[in-house]
Amino acid sequence: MSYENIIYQVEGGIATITFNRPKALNALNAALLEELSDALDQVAADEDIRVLVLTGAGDKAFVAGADISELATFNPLSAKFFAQKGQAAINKLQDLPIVVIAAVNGFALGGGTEIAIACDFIYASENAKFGQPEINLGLIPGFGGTQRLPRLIGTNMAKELIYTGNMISAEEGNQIGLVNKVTAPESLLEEVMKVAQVIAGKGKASLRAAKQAVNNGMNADLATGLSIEIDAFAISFSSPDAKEGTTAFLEKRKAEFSGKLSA
Ligand code: CO8
Repeated sequence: MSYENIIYQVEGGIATITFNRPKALNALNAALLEELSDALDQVAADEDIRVLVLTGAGDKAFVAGADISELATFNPLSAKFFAQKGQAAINKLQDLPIVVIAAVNGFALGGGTEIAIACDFIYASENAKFGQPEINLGLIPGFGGTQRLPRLIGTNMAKELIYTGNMISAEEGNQIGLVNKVTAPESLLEEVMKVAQVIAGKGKASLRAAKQAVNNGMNADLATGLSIEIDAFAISFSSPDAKEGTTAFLEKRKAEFSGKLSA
């Protein structure tokens, strides 16, 4: 599939998907969602990719939400279809076995915040703005905002954002645990690539196991989560990287991870 609404690049084991409709502040239309879903399949199929970075083209927006010119034409049935399609793509993103980082470089509104919070974590530039403004359109979030946002920042904080439609800054996002790091706009991608490279140098099996344990455990009670962790911990020993990591420590040298999932 050739892409018109996103740019897909892979370099040194790090893939980048750039939302690329800068004139519409990278708003999500049906075509963009299809391209995103296709690119995520490519990422999943490429064993050499260790980290995925999502960002937006231009200096104004990550994603300013669903395309309102499309939303304006919906009836309940087409709205349901669009929400299902969006959620399927965003679930695919969240379920990728590799680490996904959102580099939020401007407005991340509605579907933009919903994509960012489905990533493993968010770095944002000082000019980033987050919010769920659907209420101002007479709507509610439909790409997971009523579910993932309360799980991430707490029920009442999420409710206030969803009920008021207010935007918050990157700094405020950082204070409530939405944003891991705030950077100058010009150094956002550099900072994201730095942390992506650190993560890409770790063992693939242990990264997978860690991500699965956290993600699956967050949707379970503590006892179930701890049991999920036991299984994920055990599975990390199926990779030769567990032997390499522990041996390298004992031999006082840097571990050279192979990235193999099993022996
Ligand atoms: N959809 C379509 N076009 C958009 C969108 C959008 N979400 N956001 C911006 N644009 C377009 C503008 O129309 C404008 O186009 P043009 O130049 O042709 O007039 C261009 O981008 C630039 O935008 P502005 O001139 O408005 O730029 P400003 O800097 O003045 O304002 C804002 C920037 C504050 C981001 C403003 O554009 C805005 O409020 N945008 C809408 C934000 C929004 O409400 N997003 C939520 C959408 S709803 C959603 O995401 C629901 C997801 C789940 C759906 C489930 C489906 C059923």
